[in-house]
Amino acid sequence: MALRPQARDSSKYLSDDTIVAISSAVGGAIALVRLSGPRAFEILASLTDGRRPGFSARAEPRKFYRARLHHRQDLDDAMFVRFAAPASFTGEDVVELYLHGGGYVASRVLEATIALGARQALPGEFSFRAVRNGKLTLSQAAAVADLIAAANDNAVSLALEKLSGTQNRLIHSLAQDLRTLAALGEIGIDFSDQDVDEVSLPRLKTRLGPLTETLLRLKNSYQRGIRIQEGISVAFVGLPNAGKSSFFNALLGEDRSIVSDIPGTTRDVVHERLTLRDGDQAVTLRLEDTAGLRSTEDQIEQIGISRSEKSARTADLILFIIDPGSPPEQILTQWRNLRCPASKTIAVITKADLYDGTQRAAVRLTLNSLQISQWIEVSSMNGAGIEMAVRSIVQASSQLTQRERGEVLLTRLDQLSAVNQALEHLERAAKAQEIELFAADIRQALHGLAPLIGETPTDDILGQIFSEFCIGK
Ligand SMILES: Nc1nc2c(ncn2[C@@H]2O[C@H](COP(=O)(O)OP(=O)(O)OP(=O)(O)O)[C@@H](O)[C@H]2O)c(=O)[nH]1
Ligand SMILES: [Mg+2]
Repeated sequence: MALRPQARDSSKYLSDDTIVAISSAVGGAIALVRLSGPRAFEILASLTDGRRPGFSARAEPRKFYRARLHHRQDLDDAMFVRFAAPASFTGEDVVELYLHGGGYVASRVLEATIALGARQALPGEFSFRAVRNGKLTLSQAAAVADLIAAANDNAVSLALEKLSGTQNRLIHSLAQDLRTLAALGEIGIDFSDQDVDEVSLPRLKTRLGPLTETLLRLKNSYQRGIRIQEGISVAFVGLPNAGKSSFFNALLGEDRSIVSDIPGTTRDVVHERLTLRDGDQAVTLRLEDTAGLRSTEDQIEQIGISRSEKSARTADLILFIIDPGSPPEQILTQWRNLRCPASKTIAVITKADLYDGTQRAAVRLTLNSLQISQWIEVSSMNGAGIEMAVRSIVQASSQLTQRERGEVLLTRLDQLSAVNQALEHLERAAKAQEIELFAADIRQALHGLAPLIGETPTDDILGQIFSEFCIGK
């Protein structure tokens, strides 16, 4: 029997068990164990009360108390906070135990809570419960995940805005407008034999414009959202031996990609994530070092080269790496084969330590004919120009992630497909010849938008979102 990957069973999230997890990162000074559910206080009492019956129950919610934790043996001298339902993150009774750091103590306490009736939480299960109990909307929960994964200030502010509900307000007003339009459509159907202009098909169609515009803006925001959240993709391309891998390593500050004087050393795309800073600007990049471009009979190298071409085509930013000693006609040919816009390209003239001014000036002439206007000179060998290169890359990348304050950006594929579905139905509504069809399309647009509105999240979407969380959130 073939083995199939196990689908996440969303029904597991639907229990009323008391859940527990170590919610802090490994290795910190303090470890946090968090419990949520109907038996949380009872488990706390078993751990803390010992010879002082009722001690933890008398503890005021949201205040720190010190207690010796005991279960069969002493576990820790710790602090705890109680949160009584519904005034907690999950909306249930919650207990947080702040332990002396070190994974050992935390896992002993975790084991004790499990022995006392709690269950190890699934990834994201605390947030799931917050959503289920109306403490967080689905998109706010997704924002919590984004916040945890954020690697630069822009990503943090985007996640915080989602958490604060700016995005929800826009989506809800969009949904409200669609509902109104659907309702007007229904009225239009009832009055279709009475010629009421207010709810005639042409009048209703005039309301589609602004809705379509908002949806299109959301659709177009996805690419920038992904760039901010996941990072800007940057492809390192050029002839073999140009110094791509050396420059890649120089930016990373480590020997990640293999460097050698044999042309064709890099065979496959090498991926690495990096956050670069220039002053108070920071950008997260997804770097791709690629195989050198040339015509070759070697089949494996050919596969590598077509991956380089794909990487260049899909990249947000191309670093075209040039060794001033390479024949200009080869540089020209390979660049033209790539068929990539010069506007998203920075030329990186490498090996500045090897070549004199005349040779480097000759390369700039070549660049002119390629219409690449941005270039930098570096030596990966002695580090000259690397700082300048960082600055240029940060600047070019910042332009790709600009957003207005409060502007809502989509950052999830399920959000994008919801918007696309809604748009499709609105386009059909705009072409509808009969008011019945128009009303049906509007209802379908609303239905398509449902995952984004978050009122009726399907199991699929819940599973997808919460499985990306870490355990303990
Ligand atoms: N002097 C000097 N040599 C360099 C510099 N950058 C790279 N090299 C040398 O150039 C050769 C090729 O460097 P790589 O970084 O492997 O070049 P590549 O473009 O990745 O080559 P492929 O993977 O084969 O396409 C190696 O011998 C490097 O040491 C530099 O800035 N100065
Ligand atoms: Mg290489």
